[in-house]
Amino acid sequence: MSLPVIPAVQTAGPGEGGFPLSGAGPLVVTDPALAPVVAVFLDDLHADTGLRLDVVVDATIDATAVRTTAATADRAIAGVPQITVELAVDGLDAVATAAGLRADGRRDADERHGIDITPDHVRVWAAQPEGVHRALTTLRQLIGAAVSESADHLPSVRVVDGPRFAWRGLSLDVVRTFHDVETVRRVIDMCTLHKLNVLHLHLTDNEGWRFEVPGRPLLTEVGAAGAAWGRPGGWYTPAQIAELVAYAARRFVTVVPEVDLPGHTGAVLHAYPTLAPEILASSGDGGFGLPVAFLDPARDETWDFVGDVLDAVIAQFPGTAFVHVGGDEAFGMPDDAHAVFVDRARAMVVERGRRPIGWQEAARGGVGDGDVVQYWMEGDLDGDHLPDALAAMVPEDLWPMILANMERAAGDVPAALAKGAQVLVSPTGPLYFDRPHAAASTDPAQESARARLGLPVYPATSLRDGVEWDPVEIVPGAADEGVLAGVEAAVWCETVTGREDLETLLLPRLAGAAERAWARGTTRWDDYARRLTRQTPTWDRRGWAWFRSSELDLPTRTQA
Ligand code: TNX
Repeated sequence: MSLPVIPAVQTAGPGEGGFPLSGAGPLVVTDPALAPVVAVFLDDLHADTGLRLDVVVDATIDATAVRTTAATADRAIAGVPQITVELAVDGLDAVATAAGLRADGRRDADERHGIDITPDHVRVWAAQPEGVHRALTTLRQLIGAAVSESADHLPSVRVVDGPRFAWRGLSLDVVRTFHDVETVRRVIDMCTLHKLNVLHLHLTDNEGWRFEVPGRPLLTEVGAAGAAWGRPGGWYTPAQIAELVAYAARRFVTVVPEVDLPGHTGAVLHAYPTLAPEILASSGDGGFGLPVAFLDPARDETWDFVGDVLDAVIAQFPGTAFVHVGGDEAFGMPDDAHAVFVDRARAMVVERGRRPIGWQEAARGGVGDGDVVQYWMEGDLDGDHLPDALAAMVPEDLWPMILANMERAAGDVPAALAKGAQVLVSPTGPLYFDRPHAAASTDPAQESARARLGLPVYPATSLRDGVEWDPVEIVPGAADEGVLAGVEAAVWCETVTGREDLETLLLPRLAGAAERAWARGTTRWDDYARRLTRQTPTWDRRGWAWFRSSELDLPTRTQA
Protein backbone atom coordinates (compact mmCIF):
# COMPACT_ATOMS: atom_id res chain seq x y z
CA MET A 1 0.00 0.00 0.00
CA SER A 2 1.40 3.39 -0.94
CA LEU A 3 0.71 6.01 1.70
CA PRO A 4 0.99 9.72 0.79
CA VAL A 5 4.20 9.96 2.80
CA ILE A 6 7.76 11.03 1.88
CA PRO A 7 10.18 9.41 2.50
CA ALA A 8 8.37 6.17 1.66
CA VAL A 9 7.46 4.07 4.71
CA GLN A 10 7.47 0.30 5.12
CA THR A 11 3.92 -0.85 5.61
CA ALA A 12 1.88 -3.94 6.18
CA GLY A 13 -1.76 -3.68 5.43
CA PRO A 14 -4.10 -2.23 4.49
CA GLY A 15 -6.69 -3.12 7.09
CA GLU A 16 -10.42 -2.54 7.04
CA GLY A 17 -11.96 0.90 7.29
CA GLY A 18 -10.16 3.83 8.85
CA PHE A 19 -9.65 5.95 11.92
CA PRO A 20 -12.11 8.85 12.13
CA LEU A 21 -10.42 12.24 12.24
CA SER A 22 -13.41 14.13 13.56
CA GLY A 23 -14.77 13.08 16.91
CA ALA A 24 -11.62 11.21 17.92
CA GLY A 25 -10.56 11.48 21.54
CA PRO A 26 -7.45 13.19 22.83
CA LEU A 27 -3.93 12.01 22.21
CA VAL A 28 -3.05 9.89 25.23
CA VAL A 29 0.61 10.02 26.28
CA THR A 30 1.55 7.53 28.96
CA ASP A 31 5.19 8.49 29.45
CA PRO A 32 6.05 12.03 30.59
CA ALA A 33 9.36 11.74 28.68
CA LEU A 34 7.27 12.00 25.52
CA ALA A 35 5.47 15.21 26.49
CA PRO A 36 7.95 17.55 24.73
CA VAL A 37 7.91 15.40 21.58
CA VAL A 38 4.13 15.45 21.48
CA ALA A 39 4.05 19.20 22.15
CA VAL A 40 6.19 19.80 19.05
CA PHE A 41 3.97 17.45 17.05
CA LEU A 42 0.84 19.36 18.07
CA ASP A 43 2.41 22.72 17.13
CA ASP A 44 3.71 21.44 13.82
CA LEU A 45 0.43 19.71 12.99
CA HIS A 46 -1.38 22.96 13.69
CA ALA A 47 0.98 24.83 11.36
CA ASP A 48 0.49 22.14 8.68
CA THR A 49 -3.27 21.79 8.87
CA GLY A 50 -4.88 24.28 11.23
CA LEU A 51 -6.00 21.35 13.43
CA ARG A 52 -5.50 21.42 17.18
CA LEU A 53 -5.62 18.02 18.88
CA ASP A 54 -6.14 17.67 22.61
CA VAL A 55 -3.60 15.80 24.65
CA VAL A 56 -3.61 13.98 27.96
CA VAL A 57 -0.25 13.21 29.55
CA ASP A 58 -0.81 10.74 32.35
CA ALA A 59 1.62 8.07 33.48
CA THR A 60 -1.15 6.28 35.36
CA ILE A 61 -3.03 5.49 32.19
CA ASP A 62 -2.54 1.97 30.91
CA ALA A 63 -2.11 2.44 27.15
CA THR A 64 -3.09 -1.15 26.43
CA ALA A 65 -6.30 -0.71 28.35
CA VAL A 66 -7.09 2.50 26.47
CA ARG A 67 -6.73 0.61 23.22
CA THR A 68 -8.55 -2.54 24.16
CA THR A 69 -11.35 -1.30 26.34
CA ALA A 70 -11.61 2.22 25.05
CA ALA A 71 -10.85 4.12 28.19
CA THR A 72 -10.29 3.31 31.74
CA ALA A 73 -8.70 6.48 32.91
CA ASP A 74 -10.78 9.43 34.00
CA ARG A 75 -9.44 11.88 31.50
CA ALA A 76 -9.52 9.66 28.43
CA ILE A 77 -12.98 9.66 27.02
CA ALA A 78 -14.85 6.36 27.21
CA GLY A 79 -16.02 4.86 23.97
CA VAL A 80 -14.18 7.37 21.78
CA PRO A 81 -11.35 6.36 19.40
CA GLN A 82 -7.99 7.26 20.86
CA ILE A 83 -4.47 8.00 19.70
CA THR A 84 -1.93 6.55 22.14
CA VAL A 85 1.77 7.41 22.12
CA GLU A 86 4.11 5.10 24.01
CA LEU A 87 7.68 3.94 24.49
CA ALA A 88 7.66 0.28 23.43
CA VAL A 89 9.73 -2.01 21.20
CA ASP A 90 7.39 -4.72 19.98
CA GLY A 91 7.75 -5.56 16.31
CA LEU A 92 10.51 -3.02 15.63
CA ASP A 93 13.18 -5.65 15.00
CA ALA A 94 11.51 -6.34 11.66
CA VAL A 95 13.36 -3.24 10.42
CA ALA A 96 17.16 -3.21 10.04
CA THR A 97 19.15 -0.69 12.07
CA ALA A 98 20.48 2.36 10.24
CA ALA A 99 23.86 2.41 8.48
CA GLY A 100 26.26 5.32 8.82
CA LEU A 101 27.06 7.91 11.47
CA ARG A 102 25.05 10.12 13.76
CA ALA A 103 25.97 13.80 13.68
CA ASP A 104 25.30 14.00 17.44
CA GLY A 105 27.68 11.09 18.01
CA ARG A 106 25.07 8.97 19.81
CA ARG A 107 25.76 5.28 19.38
CA ASP A 108 22.59 4.00 21.03
CA ALA A 109 20.11 6.07 19.03
CA ASP A 110 17.20 4.21 17.47
CA GLU A 111 14.76 5.92 15.12
CA ARG A 112 12.69 2.83 14.37
CA HIS A 113 9.04 3.11 15.18
CA GLY A 114 5.58 1.72 14.61
CA ILE A 115 2.16 3.14 13.84
CA ASP A 116 -0.99 1.05 13.94
CA ILE A 117 -4.10 2.66 12.52
CA THR A 118 -7.46 0.91 12.99
CA PRO A 119 -11.03 2.20 13.21
CA ASP A 120 -10.78 2.20 17.04
CA HIS A 121 -7.35 3.55 17.69
CA VAL A 122 -4.06 4.86 16.46
CA ARG A 123 -1.09 3.48 18.33
CA VAL A 124 2.29 5.20 17.93
CA TRP A 125 5.33 3.61 19.53
CA ALA A 126 9.13 3.51 19.47
CA ALA A 127 11.96 2.57 21.79
CA GLN A 128 13.10 6.19 22.16
CA PRO A 129 11.57 9.67 22.01
CA GLU A 130 13.36 10.30 18.70
CA GLY A 131 11.65 7.27 17.16
CA VAL A 132 8.33 8.59 18.43
CA HIS A 133 9.11 11.95 16.79
CA ARG A 134 9.74 10.22 13.45
CA ALA A 135 6.50 8.24 13.80
CA LEU A 136 4.54 11.37 14.60
CA THR A 137 6.07 12.95 11.48
CA THR A 138 4.52 10.19 9.39
CA LEU A 139 1.23 10.81 11.18
CA ARG A 140 1.54 14.55 10.42
CA GLN A 141 1.91 13.80 6.72
CA LEU A 142 -1.04 11.38 6.77
CA ILE A 143 -3.27 13.88 8.57
CA GLY A 144 -2.05 16.68 6.28
CA ALA A 145 -2.98 14.73 3.17
CA ALA A 146 -6.36 13.76 4.65
CA VAL A 147 -7.14 17.38 5.54
CA SER A 148 -6.15 18.56 2.03
CA GLU A 149 -8.38 15.95 0.45
CA SER A 150 -11.27 16.60 2.84
CA ALA A 151 -11.13 12.97 3.97
CA ASP A 152 -12.56 12.32 7.41
CA HIS A 153 -10.61 9.09 8.00
CA LEU A 154 -7.00 7.97 8.11
CA PRO A 155 -6.53 4.69 6.25
CA SER A 156 -6.22 1.56 8.41
CA VAL A 157 -2.63 0.42 8.07
CA ARG A 158 0.35 -0.82 10.05
CA VAL A 159 3.68 0.98 9.58
CA VAL A 160 6.91 -0.38 11.02
CA ASP A 161 9.71 1.75 9.71
CA GLY A 162 13.21 3.10 10.25
CA PRO A 163 15.90 4.90 8.28
CA ARG A 164 18.46 3.41 5.92
CA PHE A 165 21.08 6.01 6.94
CA ALA A 166 21.74 7.62 10.31
CA TRP A 167 23.00 10.92 8.77
CA ARG A 168 20.37 12.59 6.58
CA GLY A 169 21.32 16.17 6.02
CA LEU A 170 21.04 19.44 4.21
CA SER A 171 23.96 21.84 3.84
CA LEU A 172 22.80 25.45 3.74
CA ASP A 173 25.00 28.28 2.42
CA VAL A 174 24.30 31.29 4.65
CA VAL A 175 27.23 33.23 3.18
CA ARG A 176 26.52 34.04 -0.46
CA THR A 177 23.11 35.14 0.75
CA PHE A 178 22.63 35.74 4.46
CA HIS A 179 19.47 34.02 5.65
CA ASP A 180 17.83 35.45 8.76
CA VAL A 181 16.90 33.30 11.75
CA GLU A 182 13.28 32.96 10.66
CA THR A 183 14.34 31.67 7.22
CA VAL A 184 16.66 29.12 8.80
CA ARG A 185 13.83 28.03 11.12
CA ARG A 186 11.64 27.44 8.07
CA VAL A 187 14.41 25.33 6.52
CA ILE A 188 14.58 23.28 9.74
CA ASP A 189 10.81 22.79 9.45
CA MET A 190 11.26 21.48 5.90
CA CYS A 191 14.02 19.14 7.07
CA THR A 192 12.11 17.65 9.95
CA LEU A 193 8.93 17.19 7.91
CA HIS A 194 11.03 14.93 5.67
CA LYS A 195 12.80 13.14 8.54
CA LEU A 196 16.14 14.79 7.80
CA ASN A 197 18.20 15.05 10.98
CA VAL A 198 21.22 17.24 10.13
CA LEU A 199 21.40 20.91 9.18
CA HIS A 200 24.95 21.67 8.07
CA LEU A 201 25.51 25.44 8.18
CA HIS A 202 28.16 26.72 5.78
CA LEU A 203 29.09 29.71 7.97
CA THR A 204 32.18 31.15 6.31
CA ASP A 205 33.35 31.77 2.78
CA ASN A 206 34.94 34.36 0.54
CA GLU A 207 31.91 36.63 0.63
CA GLY A 208 31.20 36.64 4.35
CA TRP A 209 31.72 35.42 7.91
CA ARG A 210 28.56 34.63 9.87
CA PHE A 211 29.33 34.01 13.55
CA GLU A 212 31.18 35.75 16.37
CA VAL A 213 34.66 34.77 17.48
CA PRO A 214 35.78 36.27 20.82
CA GLY A 215 38.92 38.35 20.36
CA ARG A 216 38.44 38.56 16.59
CA PRO A 217 35.85 41.33 16.27
CA LEU A 218 36.72 42.24 12.69
CA LEU A 219 35.48 38.88 11.43
CA THR A 220 31.94 40.09 11.97
CA GLU A 221 32.46 43.88 11.86
CA VAL A 222 34.27 43.72 8.52
CA GLY A 223 33.89 40.12 7.34
CA ALA A 224 30.11 39.99 7.76
CA ALA A 225 29.39 43.35 6.14
CA GLY A 226 28.26 41.93 2.83
CA ALA A 227 27.37 38.84 0.85
CA ALA A 228 27.77 37.83 -2.79
CA TRP A 229 27.03 40.30 -5.57
CA GLY A 230 26.54 43.25 -3.20
CA ARG A 231 23.70 41.63 -1.23
CA PRO A 232 23.24 42.64 2.40
CA GLY A 233 25.43 40.94 4.99
CA GLY A 234 24.80 39.87 8.56
CA TRP A 235 25.76 37.30 11.15
CA TYR A 236 24.20 35.21 13.90
CA THR A 237 24.83 36.26 17.50
CA PRO A 238 25.57 33.48 20.01
CA ALA A 239 22.02 33.91 21.33
CA GLN A 240 20.54 33.46 17.85
CA ILE A 241 22.66 30.38 17.24
CA ALA A 242 21.53 28.98 20.59
CA GLU A 243 17.92 29.59 19.60
CA LEU A 244 18.36 27.84 16.25
CA VAL A 245 20.23 24.92 17.78
CA ALA A 246 17.47 24.49 20.38
CA TYR A 247 14.69 24.79 17.77
CA ALA A 248 16.42 22.12 15.68
CA ALA A 249 17.13 19.88 18.69
CA ARG A 250 13.46 19.85 19.67
CA ARG A 251 12.84 18.40 16.21
CA PHE A 252 15.75 15.95 16.48
CA VAL A 253 17.88 17.88 13.98
CA THR A 254 21.57 18.36 14.79
CA VAL A 255 23.17 21.57 13.54
CA VAL A 256 26.69 20.90 12.23
CA PRO A 257 28.78 24.06 11.70
CA GLU A 258 31.27 24.46 8.86
CA VAL A 259 34.22 26.81 8.94
CA ASP A 260 35.68 26.58 5.45
CA LEU A 261 39.50 26.47 5.58
CA PRO A 262 42.11 27.07 4.17
CA GLY A 263 40.56 28.22 0.86
CA HIS A 264 37.25 30.10 0.63
CA THR A 265 38.70 32.50 3.19
CA GLY A 266 38.30 35.80 1.34
CA ALA A 267 36.24 37.26 4.21
CA VAL A 268 38.91 36.34 6.78
CA LEU A 269 41.64 37.94 4.74
CA HIS A 270 39.52 41.00 4.16
CA ALA A 271 39.08 41.37 7.94
CA TYR A 272 42.65 40.39 8.87
CA PRO A 273 44.88 40.95 5.81
CA THR A 274 48.00 40.00 7.76
CA LEU A 275 46.85 36.36 7.70
CA ALA A 276 47.31 36.20 3.94
CA PRO A 277 50.38 34.84 2.24
CA GLU A 278 52.41 37.67 0.71
CA ILE A 279 51.95 36.77 -2.93
CA LEU A 280 48.20 36.57 -2.82
CA ALA A 281 47.41 39.27 -0.29
CA SER A 282 45.86 41.50 -2.90
CA SER A 283 43.53 38.93 -4.42
CA GLY A 284 41.55 38.04 -1.34
CA ASP A 285 38.75 40.52 -1.88
CA GLY A 286 35.77 38.20 -2.11
CA GLY A 287 32.99 40.21 -3.66
CA PHE A 288 32.10 37.62 -6.26
CA GLY A 289 32.83 34.22 -7.66
CA LEU A 290 35.95 32.38 -6.63
CA PRO A 291 38.78 34.65 -5.52
CA VAL A 292 42.12 33.05 -4.79
CA ALA A 293 42.67 33.29 -1.08
CA PHE A 294 43.99 30.84 1.45
CA LEU A 295 45.47 30.72 4.91
CA ASP A 296 49.17 29.98 5.18
CA PRO A 297 50.05 26.95 7.31
CA ALA A 298 53.65 28.17 7.68
CA ARG A 299 52.63 31.06 9.94
CA ASP A 300 52.06 30.76 13.67
CA GLU A 301 49.34 33.38 13.60
CA THR A 302 47.32 31.18 11.25
CA TRP A 303 47.12 28.48 13.91
CA ASP A 304 46.30 30.93 16.70
CA PHE A 305 43.47 32.06 14.49
CA VAL A 306 42.23 28.54 13.70
CA GLY A 307 42.35 27.67 17.42
CA ASP A 308 40.25 30.71 18.34
CA VAL A 309 37.75 29.94 15.60
CA LEU A 310 37.37 26.28 16.59
CA ASP A 311 36.96 27.18 20.27
CA ALA A 312 34.22 29.66 19.34
CA VAL A 313 32.36 27.36 17.00
CA ILE A 314 32.51 24.41 19.40
CA ALA A 315 31.20 26.54 22.28
CA GLN A 316 28.28 27.78 20.17
CA PHE A 317 27.28 24.42 18.70
CA PRO A 318 27.30 22.09 21.71
CA GLY A 319 25.01 19.43 20.22
CA THR A 320 27.20 18.27 17.37
CA ALA A 321 29.90 15.62 17.54
CA PHE A 322 31.31 16.89 14.24
CA VAL A 323 32.88 20.11 13.03
CA HIS A 324 33.29 20.64 9.30
CA VAL A 325 36.60 22.25 8.38
CA GLY A 326 36.07 22.58 4.64
CA GLY A 327 39.24 21.80 2.73
CA ASP A 328 37.69 22.38 -0.70
CA GLU A 329 38.93 24.45 -3.60
CA ALA A 330 42.05 25.96 -2.07
CA PHE A 331 42.85 27.44 -5.46
CA GLY A 332 46.41 28.54 -5.91
CA MET A 333 47.65 26.72 -2.82
CA PRO A 334 50.53 24.30 -3.26
CA ASP A 335 49.41 20.67 -2.72
CA ASP A 336 51.76 19.98 0.14
CA ALA A 337 50.72 23.13 2.00
CA HIS A 338 47.06 22.18 1.54
CA ALA A 339 47.68 18.68 2.93
CA VAL A 340 49.62 20.06 5.91
CA PHE A 341 46.86 22.54 6.61
CA VAL A 342 43.99 20.09 6.42
CA ASP A 343 45.76 17.52 8.59
CA ARG A 344 46.54 20.03 11.30
CA ALA A 345 43.04 21.52 11.27
CA ARG A 346 41.57 18.01 11.60
CA ALA A 347 43.91 17.26 14.50
CA MET A 348 42.86 20.48 16.25
CA VAL A 349 39.21 19.44 16.03
CA VAL A 350 40.09 16.05 17.56
CA GLU A 351 42.08 17.75 20.35
CA ARG A 352 38.93 19.64 21.23
CA GLY A 353 36.90 16.47 21.58
CA ARG A 354 35.03 16.61 18.28
CA ARG A 355 35.30 14.71 15.02
CA PRO A 356 36.32 16.49 11.81
CA ILE A 357 34.61 16.36 8.45
CA GLY A 358 36.10 17.73 5.26
CA TRP A 359 35.06 18.11 1.65
CA GLN A 360 36.50 15.42 -0.62
CA GLU A 361 39.69 17.37 -1.35
CA ALA A 362 40.63 16.79 2.30
CA ALA A 363 41.35 13.19 1.23
CA ARG A 364 44.50 14.54 -0.46
CA GLY A 365 45.93 14.91 3.05
CA GLY A 366 46.29 12.14 5.60
CA VAL A 367 42.69 11.19 6.31
CA GLY A 368 42.25 7.76 7.82
CA ASP A 369 40.13 5.53 9.95
CA GLY A 370 37.37 7.44 11.68
CA ASP A 371 37.52 10.42 9.33
CA VAL A 372 34.60 11.58 7.25
CA VAL A 373 34.98 12.93 3.75
CA GLN A 374 32.14 14.61 1.89
CA TYR A 375 31.87 13.56 -1.77
CA TRP A 376 30.59 16.33 -4.04
CA MET A 377 32.48 16.61 -7.36
CA GLU A 378 30.63 14.21 -9.57
CA GLY A 379 32.10 15.66 -12.73
CA ASP A 380 28.76 16.31 -14.35
CA LEU A 381 29.50 19.85 -15.46
CA ASP A 382 28.03 20.92 -18.72
CA GLY A 383 30.93 20.96 -21.17
CA ASP A 384 29.20 23.22 -23.67
CA HIS A 385 28.27 25.81 -21.10
CA LEU A 386 31.38 25.55 -18.97
CA PRO A 387 33.40 28.32 -20.63
CA ASP A 388 30.52 30.81 -20.53
CA ALA A 389 29.55 29.82 -17.04
CA LEU A 390 33.08 30.10 -15.73
CA ALA A 391 33.51 33.42 -17.47
CA ALA A 392 30.49 34.74 -15.61
CA MET A 393 31.93 33.73 -12.26
CA VAL A 394 35.69 33.83 -12.37
CA PRO A 395 38.48 35.82 -14.06
CA GLU A 396 39.98 33.81 -16.90
CA ASP A 397 43.43 33.51 -15.34
CA LEU A 398 41.90 31.38 -12.57
CA TRP A 399 40.35 28.79 -14.87
CA PRO A 400 43.40 26.52 -14.99
CA MET A 401 43.36 26.15 -11.20
CA ILE A 402 39.68 25.30 -11.17
CA LEU A 403 39.97 22.83 -14.01
CA ALA A 404 43.01 21.22 -12.36
CA ASN A 405 41.06 20.74 -9.13
CA MET A 406 38.28 19.08 -11.09
CA GLU A 407 40.71 16.74 -12.80
CA ARG A 408 42.15 15.55 -9.50
CA ALA A 409 38.70 15.06 -8.01
CA ALA A 410 38.12 11.59 -9.44
CA GLY A 411 40.85 10.15 -7.21
CA ASP A 412 39.64 11.67 -3.94
CA VAL A 413 36.91 9.27 -2.87
CA PRO A 414 38.72 6.04 -3.80
CA ALA A 415 41.73 7.39 -1.86
CA ALA A 416 39.56 8.20 1.16
CA LEU A 417 37.99 4.74 1.11
CA ALA A 418 41.36 3.05 0.76
CA LYS A 419 42.52 4.91 3.87
CA GLY A 420 39.48 3.80 5.87
CA ALA A 421 37.49 7.05 5.89
CA GLN A 422 33.70 7.09 5.63
CA VAL A 423 31.95 9.02 2.88
CA LEU A 424 29.12 11.50 3.26
CA VAL A 425 27.23 11.33 -0.04
CA SER A 426 26.60 14.75 -1.64
CA PRO A 427 27.26 14.43 -5.39
CA THR A 428 26.37 17.49 -7.41
CA GLY A 429 24.08 15.55 -9.80
CA PRO A 430 21.19 14.59 -7.53
CA LEU A 431 22.11 16.50 -4.37
CA TYR A 432 23.23 20.01 -5.30
CA PHE A 433 20.03 22.01 -5.36
CA ASP A 434 21.68 25.13 -6.81
CA ARG A 435 21.04 23.81 -10.30
CA PRO A 436 18.43 25.05 -12.72
CA HIS A 437 15.07 23.23 -12.61
CA ALA A 438 14.75 21.31 -15.88
CA ALA A 439 10.96 21.20 -16.13
CA ALA A 440 8.81 24.28 -16.59
CA SER A 441 6.68 25.51 -13.71
CA THR A 442 2.91 25.16 -13.87
CA ASP A 443 2.89 28.67 -12.45
CA PRO A 444 3.86 31.17 -15.17
CA ALA A 445 5.00 33.55 -12.45
CA GLN A 446 7.77 31.10 -11.47
CA GLU A 447 9.27 30.90 -14.94
CA SER A 448 11.38 34.04 -14.57
CA ALA A 449 12.75 32.71 -11.28
CA ARG A 450 13.52 29.40 -12.99
CA ALA A 451 15.57 31.23 -15.62
CA ARG A 452 17.67 32.87 -12.90
CA LEU A 453 17.98 30.14 -10.25
CA GLY A 454 20.80 27.62 -10.17
CA LEU A 455 24.34 27.96 -11.46
CA PRO A 456 24.48 27.69 -15.26
CA VAL A 457 27.64 25.63 -14.89
CA TYR A 458 25.44 22.67 -13.93
CA PRO A 459 23.04 21.01 -16.36
CA ALA A 460 19.43 21.48 -15.27
CA THR A 461 17.87 18.57 -13.37
CA SER A 462 14.38 17.23 -12.96
CA LEU A 463 12.68 16.06 -9.78
CA ARG A 464 12.87 12.57 -11.23
CA ASP A 465 16.68 12.84 -11.51
CA GLY A 466 16.70 13.73 -7.84
CA VAL A 467 15.08 10.50 -6.69
CA GLU A 468 16.10 7.81 -9.20
CA TRP A 469 19.61 7.01 -7.97
CA ASP A 470 21.25 4.99 -5.23
CA PRO A 471 23.65 6.28 -2.56
CA VAL A 472 25.94 3.23 -2.69
CA GLU A 473 26.04 2.96 -6.49
CA ILE A 474 26.80 6.65 -6.95
CA VAL A 475 29.98 6.64 -4.85
CA PRO A 476 33.02 5.53 -6.89
CA GLY A 477 34.55 2.51 -5.20
CA ALA A 478 31.94 2.08 -2.44
CA ALA A 479 31.23 -1.63 -1.91
CA ASP A 480 28.25 -1.30 0.43
CA GLU A 481 26.40 0.96 2.88
CA GLY A 482 28.98 0.28 5.56
CA VAL A 483 31.49 2.74 4.08
CA LEU A 484 28.99 5.58 3.92
CA ALA A 485 28.36 8.10 6.69
CA GLY A 486 25.03 9.09 5.20
CA VAL A 487 23.41 11.34 2.61
CA GLU A 488 23.45 15.13 2.54
CA ALA A 489 22.02 17.56 0.02
CA ALA A 490 23.46 21.04 -0.43
CA VAL A 491 22.07 24.37 -1.47
CA TRP A 492 24.64 27.00 -2.41
CA CYS A 493 23.32 30.50 -2.72
CA GLU A 494 25.23 32.34 -5.45
CA THR A 495 21.98 32.67 -7.45
CA VAL A 496 19.64 32.98 -4.47
CA THR A 497 18.54 36.52 -3.68
CA GLY A 498 16.27 35.80 -0.74
CA ARG A 499 13.92 33.44 1.05
CA GLU A 500 11.58 32.82 -1.85
CA ASP A 501 14.44 31.87 -4.19
CA LEU A 502 15.87 29.58 -1.55
CA GLU A 503 12.59 27.77 -1.02
CA THR A 504 12.05 27.44 -4.77
CA LEU A 505 15.34 25.54 -5.03
CA LEU A 506 14.74 23.49 -1.87
CA LEU A 507 11.26 22.19 -2.56
CA PRO A 508 10.32 19.70 -3.88
CA ARG A 509 13.96 18.58 -4.28
CA LEU A 510 14.47 18.15 -0.55
CA ALA A 511 11.80 15.46 -0.54
CA GLY A 512 13.76 13.42 -3.12
CA ALA A 513 16.98 13.67 -1.09
CA ALA A 514 15.08 12.53 2.01
CA GLU A 515 13.59 9.59 0.12
CA ARG A 516 17.10 8.40 -0.82
CA ALA A 517 18.53 8.99 2.66
CA TRP A 518 15.71 7.22 4.52
CA ALA A 519 13.99 4.66 2.30
CA ARG A 520 15.44 1.32 1.32
CA GLY A 521 14.99 -0.13 -2.15
CA THR A 522 14.12 1.72 -5.30
CA THR A 523 11.51 4.39 -5.87
CA ARG A 524 9.06 4.17 -8.74
CA TRP A 525 8.68 7.65 -10.19
CA ASP A 526 4.91 7.47 -10.72
CA ASP A 527 4.30 6.41 -7.16
CA TYR A 528 6.71 9.04 -5.83
CA ALA A 529 5.12 11.79 -7.93
CA ARG A 530 1.69 10.89 -6.55
CA ARG A 531 2.92 10.94 -2.95
CA LEU A 532 4.67 14.23 -3.55
CA THR A 533 1.66 15.83 -5.16
CA ARG A 534 -0.52 14.86 -2.19
CA GLN A 535 1.90 16.57 0.21
CA THR A 536 2.05 19.88 -1.65
CA PRO A 537 -1.19 21.37 -0.22
CA THR A 538 0.47 21.19 3.21
CA TRP A 539 3.40 23.18 1.80
CA ASP A 540 0.97 25.78 0.53
CA ARG A 541 -0.66 26.03 3.96
CA ARG A 542 2.83 26.50 5.38
CA GLY A 543 3.44 29.35 2.93
CA TRP A 544 6.54 27.69 1.46
CA ALA A 545 7.49 28.98 -2.00
CA TRP A 546 7.95 25.55 -3.60
CA PHE A 547 8.66 24.98 -7.28
CA ARG A 548 5.47 23.86 -9.05
CA SER A 549 7.14 21.49 -11.47
CA SER A 550 5.21 20.41 -14.55
CA GLU A 551 6.53 16.89 -13.89
CA LEU A 552 3.80 16.68 -11.26
CA ASP A 553 0.09 16.48 -11.93
CA LEU A 554 -0.70 19.94 -10.59
CA PRO A 555 -3.42 22.34 -11.62
CA THR A 556 -2.06 25.03 -13.92
CA ARG A 557 -2.07 28.38 -12.18
CA THR A 558 -3.49 31.30 -13.98
CA GLN A 559 -1.94 34.66 -13.52
CA ALA A 560 -3.81 36.90 -11.10
C1 TNX B 1 31.55 24.44 -5.07
S1 TNX B 1 30.78 22.47 -2.90
C2 TNX B 1 31.76 24.88 -3.79
C3 TNX B 1 30.96 26.02 -3.31
C4 TNX B 1 30.09 26.57 -4.39
C5 TNX B 1 29.44 25.43 -5.11
C6 TNX B 1 28.41 25.83 -6.09
C7 TNX B 1 32.06 23.05 -2.40
C8 TNX B 1 32.72 22.26 -1.40
N1 TNX B 1 32.53 24.21 -2.89
O1 TNX B 1 31.80 27.00 -2.80
O2 TNX B 1 29.14 27.40 -3.81
O3 TNX B 1 30.44 24.72 -5.76
O4 TNX B 1 27.63 24.72 -6.41
